[in-house]
This record gives sequence, C-alpha cells and structure tokens, in this order.
Amino acid sequence: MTTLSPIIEALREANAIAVLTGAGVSKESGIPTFRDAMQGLWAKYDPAELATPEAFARDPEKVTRWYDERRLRCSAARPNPGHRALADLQTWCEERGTSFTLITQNIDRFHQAAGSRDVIELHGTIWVWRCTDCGDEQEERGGPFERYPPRCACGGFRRPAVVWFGEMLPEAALRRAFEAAETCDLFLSIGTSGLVTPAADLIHIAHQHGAKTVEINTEPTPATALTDWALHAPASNILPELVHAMD
Ligand code: BV8
Ligand code: ZN
Repeated sequence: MTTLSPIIEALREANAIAVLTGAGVSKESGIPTFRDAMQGLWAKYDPAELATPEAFARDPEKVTRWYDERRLRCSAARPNPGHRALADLQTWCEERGTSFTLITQNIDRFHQAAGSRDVIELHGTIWVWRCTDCGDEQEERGGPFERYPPRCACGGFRRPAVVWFGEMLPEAALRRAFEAAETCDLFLSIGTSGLVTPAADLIHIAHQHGAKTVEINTEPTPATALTDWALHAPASNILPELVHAMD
C-alpha cells in the first residue's frame, strides 16, 4: 500500500475533481516561486512590495522592468512533467465523464502550454499587457520592450494584466473557482503556500462542502492540518506518478 494508493482510489471514485495550483508547480521549470527571493538585482525587493498598484504609480519603470524580467524568464522556460501530468489527468477525467476544473494562481500559462484546457486564471497573466489609459490589451511574446514602462499607441503606460495585491480578482474566474470548490468531491492543492486570499479560501470551502482534500507541496502550509492527505514532495515527481497509476 503506497502513500499514493488512497489518493488514486479517491481520484477513481470522484465525480468532480478541482485542482488549485501555485508557483510551486512552475518551480521545476526554473521559475522562482513567489516567495523565493528573485535572483540578482531583485533579491532585495519583497515581491509583495512590487506587485501593487501603489508601487506602479510610484515607480512604473521599476515595476514594469521587474515584470518584464519575469516574462522573459518565462519565455526561456518550458512546462515541466507536473504541468503535463495535470493535462493528462484532465483528459483521463473527460474520458470517464468525471468533471475536472483546473484553477491557477500562476501567471505563466504553462498549464495551457502543457495542454490543459479551460484553465481558470485567478491572478491574470504576464503575457498580456494593458494600457492604463485606454484599456487596450496586447499579447506580448517577444523580447524586451524598447522602454519602461512600455507605451500604448495612445501614449498611455502599459502594465501587465495581472491582479496586484489590493486589486479585485476577475469576477467570472473567481465565481467559477468558488463553484468548483463547492461542488467537487475531491480538491487538490498543489504548490501553493496558501497565504494569499481569496485563492487560499478555496480548499476550506471544498472541505466545508464535504470534499476530500489533498495537498502536494514541498512544505507544510496553513491548510495541511485540514487535508485528508498531505504529500510533501515536488509536484513534478508526484503528479506523473499519480496520473500514470490511473492508466
Ligand atoms: C483581494 C499576481 C479584495 C501578481 C498575485 C490587508 C490589506 C489589503 C489586502 C489584504 C490584507 N490582508 C489580506 C489581504 C488580501 C490580499 C492578500 O491575501 N494578501 C496577503 C499578502 C496576506 N489579497 C489580495 O489583495 C487579492 N485581492 O483580496 O481583493 C480586496 C481589495 C482591497 C483590500 C482588501 C481586499 C489579490 C491577491 C493577488 C495578488 N497577486 N500574483 C504576480 O504574480 O506578480 S499573488 C502571488 O502570490 C501568486 O499569484 C500567488 O497567488 C500568491 C502566493 O504565491 P504561491 O503561488 O502560493 O507561491 P509561494 O511562493 O507563496 O508558495 C509556493 C509554494 O510551493 C511553497 O509553499 C513551496 O513550499 C511550494 N513548492 C516549491 N517548490 C515546489 C513546491 N511545491 C511542490 N513542488 C515543488 N517543486
Ligand atoms: Zn492606450
């Protein structure tokens, strides 16, 4: 009986599975987690200091340079086996008629690049930049911008289309995420410290609605105590093992 057997059993028996991912699932793609000090120049900044509308208003050049460094790092990186295993799990669920919802806090779109469909992005994406004057949005997959902050054709400053601290989450995404947490019978929380709300509320909502809960994270989190199973190991090891056992 491996530690995975009861979870494999729960996956097989579930009618509706909801998954929440955080920065930990992109770690093995070489993307620092939100709480890792950013390497080099940014090590001295606390991300929560830069990921705010106030920081952008105060110093749009510094904030957009920090985000663009993250966007370029994502451009040079690729999804890892953990992302691909979640895309395979979605296919496995669709073939069995099990409802599957993937909710992510990540802004790198590696889930979609790995084949996941209909991903709920709670905190937006670093690949789209929005004009703070006219609202025009452009997908940016190229190299560095010519200047920081990048300018819109209308002259306005452009910012990454991510949700900053103190900003509301996209209403439709949040509603779909709460609905999935309320109606699932199995909730997996993967690679997230569970510190940022309202994303961190989802596992509690699932638990309160009677779902079984699983945490896959390299360290315990505030949610560990309420989970039915907590696997403290890298997601890119555990997820392929879990999903391939489903075959
Ligand atoms: C909101 C996008 C309504 C940008 C992000 C006081 C005043 C004002 C607000 C608040 C307040 N107190 C609380 C709040 C609410 C606030 C909040 O939660 N603050 C925190 C700091 C306490 N939330 C908000 O402001 C949200 N909006 O509530 O609106 C409102 C409005 C006004 C006033 C009040 C309420 C908006 C939150 C969204 C912020 N944007 N990201 C960007 O990316 O730059 S948040 C960012 O951090 C991430 O997106 C993610 O969501 C979050 C947490 O990061 P994680 O993904 O969990 O990553 P982390 O590094 O923390 O952890 C990684 C984990 O992985 C670790 O546990 C590690 O052990 C593990 N790991 C590492 N390697 C692996 C692994 N696990 C598995 N395998 C591995 N290989
Ligand atoms: Zn504009």
